[in-house]
Amino acid sequence: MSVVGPAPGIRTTCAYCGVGCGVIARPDGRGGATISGDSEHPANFGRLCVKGAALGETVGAGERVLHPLINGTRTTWSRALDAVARGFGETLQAHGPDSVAFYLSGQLLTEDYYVANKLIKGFIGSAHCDTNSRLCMASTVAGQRRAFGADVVPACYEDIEEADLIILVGSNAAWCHPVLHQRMLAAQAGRGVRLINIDVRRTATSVDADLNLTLAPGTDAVLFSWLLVQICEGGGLDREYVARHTTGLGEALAQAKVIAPDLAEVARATGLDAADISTFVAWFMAHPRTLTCFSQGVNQSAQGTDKVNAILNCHLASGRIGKPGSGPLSLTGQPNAMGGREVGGLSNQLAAHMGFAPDDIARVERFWGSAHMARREGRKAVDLFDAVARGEIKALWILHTNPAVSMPRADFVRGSLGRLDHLVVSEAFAGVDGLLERAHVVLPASPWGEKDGTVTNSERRISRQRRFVEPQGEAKPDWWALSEVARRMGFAKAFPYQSAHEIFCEHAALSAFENDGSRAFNIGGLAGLSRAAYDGLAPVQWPLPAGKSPSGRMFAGGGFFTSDSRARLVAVASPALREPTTARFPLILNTGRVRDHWHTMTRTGLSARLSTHIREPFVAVAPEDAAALGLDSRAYARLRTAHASAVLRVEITPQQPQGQVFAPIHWNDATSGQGRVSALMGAHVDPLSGQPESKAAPARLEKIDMRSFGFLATRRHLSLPRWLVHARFAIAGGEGVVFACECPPADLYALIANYLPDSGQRATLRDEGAGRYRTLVTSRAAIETLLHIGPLRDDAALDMAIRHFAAPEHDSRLRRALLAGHAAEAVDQHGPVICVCNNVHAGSIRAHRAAGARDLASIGAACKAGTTCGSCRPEISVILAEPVAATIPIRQPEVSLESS
Ligand SMILES: Nc1nc2c(c(=O)[nH]1)N[C@H]1C(S)=C(S)[C@@H](COP(=O)(O)OP(=O)(O)OC[C@H]3O[C@@H](n4cnc5c(=O)[nH]c(N)nc54)[C@H](O)[C@@H]3O)O[C@H]1N2
Ligand SMILES: Nc1nc2c(c(=O)[nH]1)N[C@H]1C(S)=C(S)[C@@H](COP(=O)(O)OP(=O)(O)OC[C@H]3O[C@@H](n4cnc5c(=O)[nH]c(N)nc54)[C@H](O)[C@@H]3O)O[C@H]1N2
Ligand code: SF4
Ligand SMILES: [Mo]
Repeated sequence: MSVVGPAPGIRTTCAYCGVGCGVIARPDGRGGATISGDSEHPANFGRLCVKGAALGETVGAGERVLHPLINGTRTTWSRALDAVARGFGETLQAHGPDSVAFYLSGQLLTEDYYVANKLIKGFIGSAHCDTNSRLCMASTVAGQRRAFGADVVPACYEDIEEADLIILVGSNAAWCHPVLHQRMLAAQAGRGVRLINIDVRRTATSVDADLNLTLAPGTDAVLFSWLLVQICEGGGLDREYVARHTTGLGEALAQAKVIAPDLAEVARATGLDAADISTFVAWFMAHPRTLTCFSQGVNQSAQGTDKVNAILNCHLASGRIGKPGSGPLSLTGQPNAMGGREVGGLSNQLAAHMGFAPDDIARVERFWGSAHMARREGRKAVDLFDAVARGEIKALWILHTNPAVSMPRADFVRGSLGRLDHLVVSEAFAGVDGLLERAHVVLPASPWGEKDGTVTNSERRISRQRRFVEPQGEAKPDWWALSEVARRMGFAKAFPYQSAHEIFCEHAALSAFENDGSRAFNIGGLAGLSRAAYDGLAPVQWPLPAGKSPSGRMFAGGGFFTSDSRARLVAVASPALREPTTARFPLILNTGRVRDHWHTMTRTGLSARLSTHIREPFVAVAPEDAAALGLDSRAYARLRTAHASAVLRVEITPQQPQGQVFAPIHWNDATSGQGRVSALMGAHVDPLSGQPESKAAPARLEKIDMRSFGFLATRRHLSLPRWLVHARFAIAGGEGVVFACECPPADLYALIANYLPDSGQRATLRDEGAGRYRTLVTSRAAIETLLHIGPLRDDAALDMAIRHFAAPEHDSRLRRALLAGHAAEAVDQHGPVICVCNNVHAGSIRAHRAAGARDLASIGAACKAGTTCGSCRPEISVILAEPVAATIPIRQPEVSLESS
């Protein structure tokens, strides 16, 4: 292992996805930092995606939890820690260990995670310690343990450059693992590697795929069962590998034939063209160097574990594993999803990849010197919060995740938190939705940039996250708070930690403790790191037993972690378990991510740059479904499931198959009104992994006739009522809010006007006849707040307001233009780019329509819009069908200036 020498700036690892890119942070001395890619990090070689590149905009920003709170009142750390320890101690005493739980996160650093897990499983004596990884990677963990005997990802990133065929399954890598996706595109451009994309809709990842398979939701196991049959019967079997290193092929194949008896049946079940299925099989057979990358379309499924094993079966049977360019590669979501699995953060794991077998329990107990060891598996996330709701779990500590937003049935989970006698929340940001106000004790956590430790990425590579700015307020690392509570609960001897370094060494030592090679996770080679070596640690892959060099690929020569060292091919169940649609809920709701936001947006929501791509929550609807419901591209709709409803802007897109809708998960009550999408999902879990189905819930859409629309650009944070459909986003110099209402514009104006600042100079424009209301509040020469309300959405006026808002001074011409909402910019820059091929904005199409172009052909002749790829043609048609009032120039405003 090498040690990183002195470098300009501080080397650390990106706070976001499981690609685990290396970044270099250069502190600016004012609490912030500039960020660049680390050209020496083997995950990204200097590249960053837009989220990583914008990290600097979020360091030191945002409203933080700065002090400990007890029942909402500021207190000292010492009182808060006493209260936490007392709460857990008393609950334990009165109701036993089964009444106590922790809920952790794949974004905790390994050191934080290790201490949390040790405290609850080794000393409190409860295994009710689960993590948001249950919602994320649990099916892959279960699938890999079933097949390999251990939770091991066999491939590594270099395989992207070695592969001839890359299959993406249930992964929108172009948006969710962008740097890896760029590596794939480079391999495609450079060496002609073929890309297959398997999803239930078209995404940004579909654009560059050589073959897109848009299958029916949940049917991946049918497709991979068919592939297994073809491998076995079409000459693709690696007989030697199967004979020497696997068992179970007979049963797995027999079951695959039941699920996928013939091509016609596979085509029927998956909804794919038979020819496309045959191409998929032919390409797999032709390319021994096949890499299969999979993510949440596989994991977050009521049949997730079987989907994983259906994929692993094909790689095992064809011997495509652990060799250059070939293997299954699970793309992990969170920056430390893997580290959490390594310390045993899941309730059915113990520590260092050990489970609850008696030998494992005894070994960990010996190593920890445990006072009260948990002896059986604990509750998995959905079950855990059900037990909270029933009052069985009475004391809960939540760290670095927000189950009030991200759990399925989030309304139920949020409500159930109120039943707890003792709720402790460790959180970095104030104002997170639904959590802090329910906590008895809030502990201020140091976020990315303020803390130190390690994370493990998708390819088993451990990298350091390093501190490069001072903590704000009284924020502390999570491991410190956990250790202090452990000491107060009487376990001082086992929790003597003064630094993340000491914890890491103990974790490394446990991985090697009595490990004769039967446990995959062994980083004994790092157990003796000095503080300086830990601080300088260069990214390194596990396994790394003492005295050995790190392993990249695994299992090319077998050596699985089962009793007979052989991998298991698994007979997977027929994938007919999902909650079906009904007459009441005829659509399938799929949920996921957008390119520039991260989960509940507590960090990406702080960046104006990251808020320009997609500003507000939406539901993507197929044109056929939209037509049937009478929805146009300016419509809003209520999206309803059996669990909750949300009101979302409708995005009509041919990328969405008929009968399915897609909505992003990011918005919640802190960033929107009526936009909390994860509350809509049911809690159907995979029977093996306990991972909930987040990709398919029966739903329906109801059109809403919005009569008024508007926006605010403001320097202050204005909290609008939650019933009002709105979304807020960062803009340079302040905050933007868009809203829509079923009431007439006059009523909406009367409501919003109440929220305007009452100081400053106010200019108001009213045009009662046209239903237009604008108010501009200025303070000295700068705009404080700009409000527009009218009968139509006016994105052009909003775009203009955003472009000019941050200016330190606004002269009277610009103020008038902002109030009028037009004329400052050339009209062809108004609105979103509709035709990306020819860079034509909506404003330009409207102008050509006003000048007489009335159909697609004449718009195309006038400005080329819609003439190249054609995918924008539906949007052009919608603009052509807008009510004519939309393009009537606004009359010269009657401006009345009032000061107050
Ligand atoms: N920009 C951004 N990047 C992120 C994150 C983020 O919040 N924002 N979060 C990170 C985290 S924690 C995670 S877990 C990852 C998630 O990364 P991904 O899994 O790539 O992202 P998702 O959008 O959740 O879902 C992926 C795709 O699965 C498809 N899908 C749904 N059902 C099925 C099905 O039955 N079969 C198949 N084959 N596909 C299906 C969806 O249509 C979707 O396009 O992203 C990580 N990266
Ligand atoms: N419907 C639906 N639901 C889903 C998904 C889906 O695709 N569809 N995806 C699921 C998946 S894969 C995931 S990973 C989850 C993600 O869901 P969550 O984990 O709930 O989302 P985050 O926004 O990442 O939450 C992290 C929290 O930690 C806080 N925080 C930041 N830094 C620190 C720190 O250093 N210490 C502490 N203690 N707190 C900190 C943040 O402010 C934030 O409140 O959502 C899951 N839920
Ligand atoms: S790809 Fe992931 S790890 Fe890399 S910069 Fe982007 S968000 Fe960060
Ligand atoms: Mo995730």
